[in-house]
This record gives sequence, C-alpha cells and structure tokens, in this order.
Amino acid sequence: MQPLVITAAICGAEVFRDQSPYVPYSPAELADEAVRCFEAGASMVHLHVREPDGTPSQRADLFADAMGDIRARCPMIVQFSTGGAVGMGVDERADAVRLRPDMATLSTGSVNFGDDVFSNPLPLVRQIARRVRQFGVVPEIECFDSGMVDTALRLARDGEIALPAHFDFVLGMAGGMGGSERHLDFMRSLLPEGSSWSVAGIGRCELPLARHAIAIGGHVRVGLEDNLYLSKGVLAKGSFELVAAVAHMARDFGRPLATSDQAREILRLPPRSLA
Ligand code: KMH
Ligand code: ZN
Repeated sequence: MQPLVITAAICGAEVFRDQSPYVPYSPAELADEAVRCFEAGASMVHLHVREPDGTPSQRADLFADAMGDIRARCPMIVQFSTGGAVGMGVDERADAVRLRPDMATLSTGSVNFGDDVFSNPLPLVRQIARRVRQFGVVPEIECFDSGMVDTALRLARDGEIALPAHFDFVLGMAGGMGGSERHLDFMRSLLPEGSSWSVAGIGRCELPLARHAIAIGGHVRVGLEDNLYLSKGVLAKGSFELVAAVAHMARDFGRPLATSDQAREILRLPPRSLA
C-alpha cells in the first residue's frame, strides 16, 4: 500500500481562540504546532497566518517567519494557502507565493462558504495559477465541489496547470459538497490518470472521511482549520491530536505513514536537496 501523506491544516482563517484556545496565531506558535504535527506523523503543513490579535492575514513577512522556523526544525513540506480568508483580493491572497513554498493551494471555483461566498471567478483562478507557476511552486488543486475538478481539467488544457496534479477535496462544508463516502468516491472517480488526492472533511466529517480515504488509497488532511474536535464535545488540544488519530487509523489498516521524502515523491515535488 502506498504510504499515507498526512497534511496538517493547523489554523486556517475561520477559527478563533474563543472557539478553541489551541488555535495557533503567531509564527512561533504555528511552527511549534507544525513540529508537533510532524512528530505525530504529518509530512506536510498547510499554512495560513494571522495578525497578533488573530485576524486572518496573508502577510508575506509572517509566512516567511513561520516557514523559516518550520524548515529549520523539521523536513515537512510547506504549503501556503492562496485562499486566505473570504473577501481578500488576488494580490493579497497570492503575494507570499514569491517566497517559494513547496506548494500553494489553488481553488478552482467559487463556493458558498457558510453565510459567505469564497469567490474564485475564472480570471482570478488563472491569475493565481500563473503566479504559482511563475515562482516554480507546485499547486494543490482545492476542490469544494465536483465542477472544480472539471475547471482544473480545463485549466490543464489551456496550459495553466500541469497534469497529473495533486487534488484536495474539501467536503462537508455548509454550502459546499456533502461529506459522505459516496461524495468522496464520486470526486475521486473524476480525476485524470496518475493524479493523487487527499480529503479534508469539515467538522464531524473529518475523521470518518479520513478513515475512508486511508482504506481506498487516498491521502488525508486534518487539523483545526477544518475541525476543532477530537470526538463529540472534546476539543483537540492542537492539530497534532487529530494527526495522531489518523496515524492510529493508518496503523489499523496496515498503511505506513509517508516520510517527508516519500511524500515529495508521491506529490511529484523535487527532492529536498534540489528544492
Ligand atoms: N479560508 C477559505 C476562505 C485555502 O486555504 O486555499 C479558503 C481556504 C482555502 O482555506
Ligand atoms: Zn486553508
């Protein structure tokens, strides 16, 4: 069985300390949490950054501090969000890509996002895809609904992204695609040959979808960005507890965890020495 890549989504832009005291904000807190996730079995960190008071930010200096600290302490793959927070414009969302993280997300369509809209009209998607390509960063295609896979295929036909690629299916969000095993089975059935995929289940969908993904050969994203709870009513004391729960499931299935070097191979990233 292919080793399992676990991505830790450690803070996002929509969860705050009044919901969980364990959400990291500062670059130092983000790096500490990333290292805990690495030790628990994650090989990639999906990174957002925050202003000191927790306001969602995409400031390049904050990304630089967090990435520098993480890279100094562990070999995790560092993936920046270009989604940022609802309402941010393209320049704010994509500016930090010039720091050349290993990967950056690319959402390929708009979706209702709770009571808001995560807006990704096609011209904006193309702009972010170009920015990501300009700096030699590998995109992770974020799909909140099946049409976003189709749009990614269209972008590939237009030469904006390369295939095969790595896709992340964000399922179970209020306003987006549902989070059942059937939804995940359908999403993966749409992928072009040779592409890899992970699932990020939102809220209570997180761990059940992780289990299904492990069973059918996919990869998994977990963390406080997507879900604050380890079990009903029990807050996770950090994303590392959710990573550890997934690592435990993987052991039950006999699925080894990917080292960061193996994850680089699976995700078609250059080896660390050349990165
Ligand atoms: N925070 C959401 C509006 C990404 O990181 O690329 C977008 C998001 C997707 O989280
Ligand atoms: Zn994100």
